[in-house]
Amino acid sequence: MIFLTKRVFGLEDLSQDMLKYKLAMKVLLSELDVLFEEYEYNHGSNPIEHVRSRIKTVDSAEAKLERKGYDVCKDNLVNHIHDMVGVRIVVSFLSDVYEVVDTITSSSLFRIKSQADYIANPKKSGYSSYHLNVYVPISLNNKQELVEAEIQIRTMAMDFWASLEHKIRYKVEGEVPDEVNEEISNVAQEVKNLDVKMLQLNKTMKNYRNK
Ligand code: 0O2
Repeated sequence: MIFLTKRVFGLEDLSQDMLKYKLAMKVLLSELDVLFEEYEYNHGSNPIEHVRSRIKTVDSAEAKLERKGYDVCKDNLVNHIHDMVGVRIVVSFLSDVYEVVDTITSSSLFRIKSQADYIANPKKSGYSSYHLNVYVPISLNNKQELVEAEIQIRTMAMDFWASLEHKIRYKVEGEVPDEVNEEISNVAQEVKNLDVKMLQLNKTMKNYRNK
């Protein structure tokens, strides 16, 4: 059951928009469930460690618009916040990231809006993940609509870095000391090395078992 409180954004009522985000989340999670059941059936294993999901809060959307330099209004929320519906898929190995991307992009339900490979091209901060923005079809009052959602796909090591960096620095206002920035970049590199090493170990072990 969905409980809706009246969410006001600027002077506008967001209740119906929030309902659309909730419906899109349900459709998205259910399709992911189906896709990876099928994957497991075909491959004998599932690359996903865990999935987290959230609808961005109105307060967080407001702060993001302000960070990006936009006025806080419904039009800007719809046009400039692309992750009101957000899902994070955490996998074991680097190669699993691309297995998950291929599986999701092969779905006939979603329309792919954009993809960003921050693993091949990490952000200046050191942030690594694969971002897929998709349109999710929903039906509300017999009207069909597409709602955008952001799916972040990353390894456990990338998730460790991003979750802690988020707490330490990501949304901190004001100056961050140089040594903190430098050390966080160094840790990002260590995380990358760990991912490569664990992938190699997994491959070695698979070859060994297949001998
Ligand atoms: P939160 O609190 O995690 O939701 P867009 O969303 O595309 O309009 P942006 O920020 O240019 O705007 O998109 P991008 O680069 O795809 O980043 C979106 C999300 O990626 C962020 O959402 C974070 O979740 C994550 N992210 C991006 N860069 C970093 C980073 O340097 N460190 C960490 N820890 N996470 C990052 P939000 O809404 O900014 O934050």
